Amino acid sequence: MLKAVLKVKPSPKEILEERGELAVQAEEVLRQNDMGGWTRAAPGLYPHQWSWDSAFIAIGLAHLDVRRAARELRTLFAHQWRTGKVPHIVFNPKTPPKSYYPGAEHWACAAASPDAPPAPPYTSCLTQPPVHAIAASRIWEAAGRESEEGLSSTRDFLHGIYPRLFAWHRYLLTYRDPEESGLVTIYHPWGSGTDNSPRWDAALAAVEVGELPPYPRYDLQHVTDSSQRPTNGYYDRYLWLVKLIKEAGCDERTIYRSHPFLVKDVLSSAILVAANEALLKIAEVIGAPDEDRELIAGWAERGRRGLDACWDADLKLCLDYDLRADKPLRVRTVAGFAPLIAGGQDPDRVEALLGVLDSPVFAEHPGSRWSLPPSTSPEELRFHPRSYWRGPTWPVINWLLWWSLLRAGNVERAERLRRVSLEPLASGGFGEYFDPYTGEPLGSTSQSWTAAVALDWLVG
Ligand code: 9WN
Repeated sequence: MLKAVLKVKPSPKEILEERGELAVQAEEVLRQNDMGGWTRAAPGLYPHQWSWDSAFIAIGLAHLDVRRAARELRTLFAHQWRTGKVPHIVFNPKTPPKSYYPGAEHWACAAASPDAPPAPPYTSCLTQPPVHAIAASRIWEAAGRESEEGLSSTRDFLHGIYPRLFAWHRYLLTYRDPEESGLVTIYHPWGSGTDNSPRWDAALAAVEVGELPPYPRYDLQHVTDSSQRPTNGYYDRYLWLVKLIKEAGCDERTIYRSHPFLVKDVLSSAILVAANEALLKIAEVIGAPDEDRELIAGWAERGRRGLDACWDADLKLCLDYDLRADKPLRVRTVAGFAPLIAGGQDPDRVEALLGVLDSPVFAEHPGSRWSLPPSTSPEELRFHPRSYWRGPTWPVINWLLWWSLLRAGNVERAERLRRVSLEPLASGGFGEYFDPYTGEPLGSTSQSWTAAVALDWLVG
């Protein structure tokens, strides 16, 4: 089939040369997107600092310069809210007008909430998955391969960032989990990082959208065809939810009472479990008090129990939960592999998950160019191979799965995933996402986090 035709084996020398070249190109993308103390997510489409992008970027930067990697996270956390929230976007005040919508003026969080940073650079009011403690611990690991000086500056960094990471996780486990379920509640699909995934379709369909003023779609200028981005119908809903969040003064309790979109997100929750494990390691390095460590270990345990409750034994995947409709959101997407990402699962659960991952439902779909998981299973009616989170394969998600397999001790499967994950990048560059059938790079070009995970795969 197509796969066999495309798989002409390069020689070991060719592979080495190609890898070296790819690593140089990845470094170049990160250099071009470097804005000083932070990195824009992409040159055109995303000219600001995004929360989970920065965490992945720091993982890549750690191989180039541990101090710069640490600075990426420090800059982001300088904009943490009083509640501990790490905002999903920190807006660059120097970006030309008409670059990204909705921007800082539209969000106007500082005016809406006393908890927001009061001065520019302003932020959005949402969050994204908490990859940051994982990134901080990867920086520490990279520093271990460095000089004594690099190690000691990274130890200082960990001392500084630890209380901020702790406050961030505590925010997610309190404000975003008043039920103490161990699962993170999101108020907006943007909060999941997987914006137009069919994960959210049923919950969004129940949102009644009122009058909205006309708004621009600057994002469409940066893609080769509009099918790669969410439709106007989705954008109406996104902007309507933003309006409601602002009207609630970005106040979590008010949002919890009145907001029409309230969902337990299993991917964010699983990342939080893994991030709590990483935070425990950091706590050890800096000698944090025992009470902290007990609390963090308890958070990780609670998260695992929460994910357990979302397990669907028929689909053999984890499902998000719609708090408003009081029911699971039954769609097969990569988020379903959440227990693998959380780690610490019993072998039967891991085997069941790998069975689904390595089946035609995901990575072994007969039409796929590579054995990589599409963001949504091609067997879902709402699958679309070119549309953002509705089908394309995303390098950062593949990184999360690869890293999870390594942690689970499945080195051979992890290595296979690492090698295949590099193929779309070697053939199509540092695209944001890739058509699983044709391998075409889609969305933004020169996407920072794609370059960062490539560096980690190649150099790490
Ligand atoms: C909205 C920056 C971000 C990623 C998200 C991805 C996309 C933004 C958008 O780009 O979201 O936050 O405008 O589409 O979905 O995961 O962090 O790369």
